Amino acid sequence: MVVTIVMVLLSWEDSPKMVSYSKWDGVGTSGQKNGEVYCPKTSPHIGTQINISFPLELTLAQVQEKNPLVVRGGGYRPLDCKAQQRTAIIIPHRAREQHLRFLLHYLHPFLQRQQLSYRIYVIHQAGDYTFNKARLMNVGFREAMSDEDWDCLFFHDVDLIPEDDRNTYMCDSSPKHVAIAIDKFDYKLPYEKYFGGVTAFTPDQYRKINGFPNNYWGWGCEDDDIEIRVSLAGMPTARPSLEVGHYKMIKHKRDKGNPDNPQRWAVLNMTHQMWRQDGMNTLEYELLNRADLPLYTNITVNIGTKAGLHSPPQMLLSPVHPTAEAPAKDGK
Ligand code: UD2
Ligand code: MN
Repeated sequence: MVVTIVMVLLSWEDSPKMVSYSKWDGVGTSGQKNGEVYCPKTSPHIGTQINISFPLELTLAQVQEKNPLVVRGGGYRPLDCKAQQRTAIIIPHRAREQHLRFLLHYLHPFLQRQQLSYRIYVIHQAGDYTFNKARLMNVGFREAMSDEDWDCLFFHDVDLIPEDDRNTYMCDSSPKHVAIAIDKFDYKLPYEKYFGGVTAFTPDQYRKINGFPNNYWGWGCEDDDIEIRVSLAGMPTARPSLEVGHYKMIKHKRDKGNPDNPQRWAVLNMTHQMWRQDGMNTLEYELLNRADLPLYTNITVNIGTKAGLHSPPQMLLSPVHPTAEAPAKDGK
């Protein structure tokens, strides 16, 4: 009991690590538990649809000003009750600073209205080798779980803005595909097994599918691979209602460093054989920097190349795709 009281009294500033509660034992009731009052299952602060706009002049300082209760590292905990769930948001990232500003601008107040304990992690791929979204998300899982025994992890495209407060960023009893109604697809599923954009897993569910695949270099199919893993691991997929799972995708062209992955279909065809030997159990990366920034935890990582983690330096700097300009002589 004393431990619980000490943990509750600790402020974020006193504890370099996020203060963690005892292991989550399923969705809390809104009643009391060892002297702590859970927040209600439906927060009294949520509304319904959110009006989304993208003011180009928005700055991170303005977002910070609007979110005074967010602590360094992009963490937050409800002041007057114990959150139903503690959620880590994992955002794979490179050269999308403006999208990130817009996402943080909407996500922080959205999560606070839901009375969640949460922390936002940006997993930044260093260098300009071909982008590998799923491997970055595996890094995000390992790094976030080293901070706190999260109840739930949301894996979140940087350019998707949730449009409805009722889209609760909590995990379900099975892996959840959350971005089911995106404006770009006229607010309906592009295909039945679509699993892109935003997904949510408890740590156990994530480990059950051995995490995400590490070998999709470039755009495409890694989300389909994840959907196959979920079904091969014998789990159903949860989804919010079409009405609630609305997202606006910030319009964008394809990123230079993320061309179509020519091997995507071949790798996808091997998922049922490879998923147990390609994932968290084979993840390799070099942590270059972790920074607790005011609105998020920034994790910069070298995830290597197709040739491995420590391929010759020029491989890391010179992208494999012919379309990008050749880096300047000094590699900048
Ligand atoms: C779709 C999926 C996405 C992924 C992708 C294929 C939806 C809503 N999203 O997104 O989940 O499956 O197809 O790989 O269907 N990113 C960067 N920098 C880059 C490239 C990518 O930060 O240079 C990150 C960023 O978080 C972005 C995400 O990767 O949102 C997916 O890349 P995208 O937005 O270019 O792909 P998109 O919209 O076709
Ligand atoms: Mn996108």
